[in-house]
Amino acid sequence: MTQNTSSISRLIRFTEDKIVCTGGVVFIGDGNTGKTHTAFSITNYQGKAFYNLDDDTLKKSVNLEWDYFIFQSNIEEYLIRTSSQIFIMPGQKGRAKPGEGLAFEDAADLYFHVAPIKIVVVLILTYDLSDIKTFQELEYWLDRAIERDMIQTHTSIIILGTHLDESDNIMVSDDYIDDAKDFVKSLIFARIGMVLDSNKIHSVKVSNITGEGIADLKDAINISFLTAFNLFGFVSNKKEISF
Ligand SMILES: Nc1nc2c(ncn2[C@@H]2O[C@H](COP(=O)(O)OP(=O)(O)OP(=O)(O)O)[C@@H](O)[C@H]2O)c(=O)[nH]1
Ligand SMILES: [Mg+2]
Repeated sequence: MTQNTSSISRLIRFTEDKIVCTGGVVFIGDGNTGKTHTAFSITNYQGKAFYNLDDDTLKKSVNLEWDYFIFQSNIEEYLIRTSSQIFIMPGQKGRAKPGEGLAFEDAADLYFHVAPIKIVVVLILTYDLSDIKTFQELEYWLDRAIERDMIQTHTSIIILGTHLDESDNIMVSDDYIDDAKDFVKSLIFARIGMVLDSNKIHSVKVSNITGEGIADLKDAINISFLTAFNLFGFVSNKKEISF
């Protein structure tokens, strides 16, 4: 079921001195591509140290996890506050065995039941720049997102490459990324007949080790909020926006 325009109006409040808007931000993509660590990076989450799978002394619950964070951001000069409800879907395809956590389809079954906000403002298709297979698999993940109604009238898409620090091993070129943007648009049109405007698709590259690109990702999320809530008119009346 696609969300309609009226439901998004519940997610924005105009107070005397500021605008507050909230919405869902969903990370999707292969396991081990850095979805959880990117959420740590943008939220400055301090609770869990950066974990490294090469370190035998530290094991994580191999893909079968479903993370939730809240990221609040102020677009200071316009007195807009965005509150992202971040969901990180497990990167394991299909379903998990009973008692073994959640794979993607299990978490997707739960998503619309437990998410406090049903509107997906941003869908973040995540891949690892140093692993071409994770990039090719974005078609699979986009299909799953479409199947699960995660692409709605107000949704923007960010194609997110992680591991930017691995400069000697980067396998995904900017040309591929440009082609991917066109591909995403045509797949969405072919599947659900929706035309995704060019201002609703972004590509960002980050390193969760050096922090490079994290500010760009935050900007892309903010732009997606401004687009979803149609706040550009408001913003440009005040001052030229510099994103
Ligand atoms: N070099 C490098 N390593 C990263 C980066 N981001 C994440 N990692 C590492 O990649 C591995 C996977 O990161 P996660 O954030 O757990 O990946 P995920 O996509 O959430 O994985 P699942 O929960 O299994 O779907 C971890 O060992 C991280 O330390 C990055 O930008 N650069
Ligand atoms: Mg994860």
